Amino acid sequence: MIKLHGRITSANVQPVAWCLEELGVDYERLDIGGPFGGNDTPEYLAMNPLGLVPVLEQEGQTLSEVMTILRYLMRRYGGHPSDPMAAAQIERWADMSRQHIYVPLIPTLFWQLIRTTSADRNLAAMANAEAALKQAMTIVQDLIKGPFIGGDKLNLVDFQIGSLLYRYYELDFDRADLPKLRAYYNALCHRPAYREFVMIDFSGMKVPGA
Ligand SMILES: N[C@@H](CCC(=O)N[C@@H](CS)C(=O)NCC(=O)O)C(=O)O
Repeated sequence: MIKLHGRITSANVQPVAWCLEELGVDYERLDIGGPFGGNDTPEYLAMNPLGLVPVLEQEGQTLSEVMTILRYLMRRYGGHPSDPMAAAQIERWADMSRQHIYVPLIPTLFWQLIRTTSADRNLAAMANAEAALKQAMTIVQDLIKGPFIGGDKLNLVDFQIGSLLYRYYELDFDRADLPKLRAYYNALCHRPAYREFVMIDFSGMKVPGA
């Protein structure tokens, strides 16, 4: 059985857990990282020398890096296209989201708003992140071709970008007005697996004074 190592409060573990649930793949998740620790042991570092979550373990092999894990799961269980160009057309946007959505949203806005006191915030970095997200999310809205970004079926891009939308909409910052993106997110919020594995309240992660 697959073992997914990583606390569910991690923005990098959530897309993997959501993907496994939607694909109906049997797995067990272990709370590793953050307050649980366990990611600095020799055994864990042998699986991921960076000591980060998530790690996926299956059949004696281990994988790290959320995009690598999602690609693997979608190829093996999710009907990811075997045609290289068709696959690349999907992967292109999932890869884009790591630099142009994840970076401004999680290590910038999430950390500034939740893990930094209001007195210590880097307002210039936050303004740059807001501008970057306005541009990237406008592009994402144009990608939405049906109930999901990929059309009728969840694909790699949905798991990567869709999972970030909870924090995107729940954090308090200036967003572009994108009704189609909002409707897509509202529909995700009705999916039981999205509710359970992505919509994890992060208010408890706030530092005093944030
Ligand atoms: N590039 C890595 C980033 C993973 C990452 O930054 N994980 C964070 C949590 S979101 C982590 O492990 N932090 C240490 C911890 O949780 O203890 C990936 O794509 O999986």
